[in-house]
Amino acid sequence: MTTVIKNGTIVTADLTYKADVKIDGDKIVEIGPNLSGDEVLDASGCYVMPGGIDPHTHLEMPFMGTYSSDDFESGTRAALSGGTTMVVDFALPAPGQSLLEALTMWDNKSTRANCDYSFHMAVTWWSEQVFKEMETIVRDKGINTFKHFMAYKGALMVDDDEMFASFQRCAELGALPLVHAENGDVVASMSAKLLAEGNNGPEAHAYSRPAEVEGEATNRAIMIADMAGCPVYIVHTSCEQAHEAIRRARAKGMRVYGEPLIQHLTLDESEYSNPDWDHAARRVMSPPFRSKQHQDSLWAGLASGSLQVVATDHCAFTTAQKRFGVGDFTKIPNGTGGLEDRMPMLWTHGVNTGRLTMNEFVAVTSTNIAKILNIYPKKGAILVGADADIVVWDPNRSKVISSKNQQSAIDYNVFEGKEVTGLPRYTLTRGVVAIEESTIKTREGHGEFVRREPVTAVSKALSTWKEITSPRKVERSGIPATGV
Ligand code: DUC
Ligand code: ZN
Ligand code: ZN
Ligand code: ZN
Repeated sequence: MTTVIKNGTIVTADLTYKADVKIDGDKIVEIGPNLSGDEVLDASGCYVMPGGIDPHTHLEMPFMGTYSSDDFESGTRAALSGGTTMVVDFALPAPGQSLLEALTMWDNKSTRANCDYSFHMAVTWWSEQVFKEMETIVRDKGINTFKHFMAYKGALMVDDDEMFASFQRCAELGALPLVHAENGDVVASMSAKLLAEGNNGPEAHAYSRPAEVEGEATNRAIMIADMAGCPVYIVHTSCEQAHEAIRRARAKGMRVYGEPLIQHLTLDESEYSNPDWDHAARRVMSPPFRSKQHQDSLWAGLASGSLQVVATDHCAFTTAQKRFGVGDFTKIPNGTGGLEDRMPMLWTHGVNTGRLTMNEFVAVTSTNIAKILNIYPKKGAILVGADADIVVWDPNRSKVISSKNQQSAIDYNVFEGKEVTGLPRYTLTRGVVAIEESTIKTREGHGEFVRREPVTAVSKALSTWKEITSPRKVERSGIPATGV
């Protein structure tokens, strides 16, 4: 069966032009004028773009005493509804747990996915077993990224020696390390102090994780990556201090990537001074929302290319789950939703305001991450031979975001009441129409795992660091004379 998307304007990361797109099965087979096929999708007045890729989700994740509430079914249905056709979730071994065992758990959950997906593997502890399993994960399991938490002390956090060892292993295997960059020791000590002083509300979560803890950890992760000779990808870059560290490293020739979230780009710290406990707690995530100045820095980074990817860190908890933290902000499950809203919110606040061009929009929502993860042009492209993961984007369709008609399983939306202009007319996942305007036609289990092969890319351009493998011993003749 062939499908033709007719009368639209194709927008990719580098081109805008009028052409039809023909799909046979799950692939794009022809691009050109006046194509015909068994089924026609009308794209008049629309842009035909690569489906979005959200490289940062936590679906059905055990975390802070509970599970995130969107699973692979509701999460990927939400994704498709908003024009995203692939997600990359995190397989998270408990410290001490085998990486392969954790991966099996994630494999089992993901069978319900409505769109294609992949996994990042987290390194939450270090041992010879982890060292060995990393090779199996890369070579046999098709995973080329390892996530490291510099925060969540006593739980997921790894120390610098562990991170250095893991980064060196990544360099050997052609894998890319990912880092949650917040100084977990400082966060833990500030949290304890705030609680002792009676600051137990959700606003104290933000006080415990200022931009400095993120800037420090981002710098540290980059320097450790430089010594290990590997690239590094900083997840949820939320502040100028972190962005500045990334810019500086890139200017030196290092392969360092930064990923702002749609939430940090569009919601600010004033959300935490809302007197409604639930309102503030629903927005508790790490890192927390920042000031307008930080937001401006992130937008500038996307425009100039010093930040490359917009993600969500979709990790949705219901109001009832958030209330585990009444009386103690450190027990509020960290995380916010955004999968369904990332593309419409970024179009509305980026393209419609002139902060991003349409081509930049495609780059930061799809193509750049496809290249970073080594799945381009299977994903992230409108090209013959690419997967038919396509969004037919209607720039004039509007809606007001509301939890009442969202796909996510939770009972609120952090963007509640915000109007967006720019929404999918159709979303196709490997050739199958999953969304037609507001009609949901997703197929549970349609999604397939996307293998990602290793990439050998060093990151040392102007680095001055060189390991001294056999340090020279200085012969000392005696105790030096003291005094003058
Ligand atoms: N931050 C969150 O807010 N939730 C999930 C994990 C994370 O790092
Ligand atoms: Zn420590
Ligand atoms: Zn994180
Ligand atoms: Zn995350």
